[in-house]
Amino acid sequence: MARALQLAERGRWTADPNPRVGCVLVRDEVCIGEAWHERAGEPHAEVLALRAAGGDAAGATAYLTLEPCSHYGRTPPCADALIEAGVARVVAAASDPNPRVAGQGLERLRDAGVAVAAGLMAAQSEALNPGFFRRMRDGRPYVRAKLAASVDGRTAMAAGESRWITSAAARRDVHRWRAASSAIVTGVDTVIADDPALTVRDVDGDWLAPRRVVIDTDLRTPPDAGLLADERGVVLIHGGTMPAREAERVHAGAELWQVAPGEDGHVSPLAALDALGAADINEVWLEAGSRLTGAWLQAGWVDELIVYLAPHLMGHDGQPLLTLPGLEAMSDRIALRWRDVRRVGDDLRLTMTMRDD
Ligand code: AOF
Ligand code: ZN
Repeated sequence: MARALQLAERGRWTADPNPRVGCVLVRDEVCIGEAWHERAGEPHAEVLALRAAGGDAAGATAYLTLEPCSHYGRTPPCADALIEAGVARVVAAASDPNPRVAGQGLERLRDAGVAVAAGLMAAQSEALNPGFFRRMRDGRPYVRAKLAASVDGRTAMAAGESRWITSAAARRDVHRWRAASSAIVTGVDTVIADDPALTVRDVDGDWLAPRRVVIDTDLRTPPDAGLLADERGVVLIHGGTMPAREAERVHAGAELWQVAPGEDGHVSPLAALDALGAADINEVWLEAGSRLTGAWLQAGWVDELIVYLAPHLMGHDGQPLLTLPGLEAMSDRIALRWRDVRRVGDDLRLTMTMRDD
């Protein structure tokens, strides 16, 4: 199963919106075929592994990082393919949270007389697919928020100058995260201040371009913003304050998604994430300013926080890492859990998840 997980990992950049899945076929303690799911629309890991085994898998054991599918999606059911090939035993890590599968893949195998075991290294399989599992269960994506600051927690000088706080190596690392994400999300204030491209640059190999998304309640994205000008497409999630005809004229070329504004008049993280989930977005890379990121964090919609810290001191006039309302009691603190700490070039990268215990 560890090998199957390694194979699944190879789909990190291309499997979206499908899960990253690996399959190893073993007979008489020898691997007779192995594969991973590379791209939605193309065959699943099981079918490719069966092909690698030359179609002959009679009596074999299949190690799968995800329960085999039982439905006709873009491809026919893998459970049937395993049965037809004569696989004797299936060991699956996680069960497929897709409601169209949800246990039926394993059930179909059992009904056909295949021995089935489930749960081996399930946590690892799920950790490889946080967005897919989240979207299938809750209809919303998994959110990573990225911040970069000096070691005294400043993200820009008082006058706004912020290029560049972190090293080229850290910025390259960010582009790898972008490439592995389904969507890059920012706020309209960042678009106005920085005119960002929100593209992936200098990442080798195959990856799928993430959707570019701006949270823009009142459609303030400037008509001459770079995001609107190029052909890569951009989604503006707005609250419907601008008449539709005018919005389409001003923001020609953008996809306009209207959602109901929250109580404070802004597009709420919940509404934005529901809309993104409905568009099959698994993993969101939130790369926004201190206010939007702070609001999403405080409302509990950030799953993972990634902070790059540069070895500089920028002074107390600099802009803060996050804009969070002053918290009054220790019990109001937003509790985080360290997940990873490493050095990237000249900077530190700190990875945290929210603590809900
Ligand atoms: C598997 N093996 O390697 C993967 C599975 O549209 P389709 O046909 O590609 O089906 C997509 C669904 O299949 C996806 O939502 C998930 O439930 C399952 N993914 N299943 O047996 C695989 N990638
Ligand atoms: Zn399948």
